[in-house]
Amino acid sequence: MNKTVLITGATSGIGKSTAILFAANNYNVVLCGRRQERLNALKQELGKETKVHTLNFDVRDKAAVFEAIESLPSDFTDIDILVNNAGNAHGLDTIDQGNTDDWDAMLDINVKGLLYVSKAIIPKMIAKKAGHIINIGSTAGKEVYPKGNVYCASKHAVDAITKGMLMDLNPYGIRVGAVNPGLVETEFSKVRFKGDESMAENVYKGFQPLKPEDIADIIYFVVTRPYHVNIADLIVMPTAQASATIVNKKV
Ligand code: NDP
Ligand code: 8X3
Repeated sequence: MNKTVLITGATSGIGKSTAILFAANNYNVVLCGRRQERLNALKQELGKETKVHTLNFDVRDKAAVFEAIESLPSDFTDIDILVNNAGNAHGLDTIDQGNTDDWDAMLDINVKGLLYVSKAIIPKMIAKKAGHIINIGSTAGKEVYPKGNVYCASKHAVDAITKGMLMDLNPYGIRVGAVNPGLVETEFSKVRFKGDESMAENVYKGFQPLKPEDIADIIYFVVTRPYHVNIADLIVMPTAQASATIVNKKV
């Protein structure tokens, strides 16, 4: 029987590439996001290859998260793999200049949203004593960079939550791990800079950033190891990147 993977933030970037790769490999996919037209387009495209179900909810909305997961049709309730990917940075400001709405967004989406989705799915995994949770952290969860303050805090929280999940779900044979990317060219910087295309493009100028497909490949590799192998933590950066602040740019 085909396995089922639920991916949050499947409408763009890393989540979308992950959805495409898992669908191409005959996993049933549950695709989550807020942009319905993108969910529809993906369902149309990936539905040619596998079974697809879409869920439209904002991970910040606790009731909506639980309602959405409970609404899954029987073909999709048995979730084998959860990819907690939905998230973004909002703003890049020193702590004194930071916008409190941006802080709320990052902590509510990247941290609390990940917790709500996990809480809705973990009981099913505990019941069957199997499952795999992959949290998309970041190099920003391993080090702090100037003006990264609250985004880095949110990803450090993801790092801690991953470690906690690994311990607490250990008795149930559930695999837990994090994939922590460095600079990946997606819509991430457009969101961070609130639609300012030139600011966003500048982030990825002068070096070869990771592509979302690179991270999808790694997530697929992590999932397809034999079940007794759990990749608990993994950092992946472009070759041009050595740390959050050291990038070998040619311009
Ligand atoms: P994108 O902006 O391309 O994708 C973000 C995804 O998250 C979208 O599908 C978006 O869907 C979804 N999302 C955002 N907010 C919400 C919300 N409130 N409720 C539900 N879904 C939401 O960025 P990336 O693909 O780059 O980001 C994916 C993950 O990777 C994030 O957790 C990010 O922090 C992490 N990451 C990214 C890096 C990068 O350099 N790009 C590096 C390290 C980590 P929709 O708007 O339709 O809801
Ligand atoms: C995304 C990587 O360096 O822009 O998490 O924070 S960075």
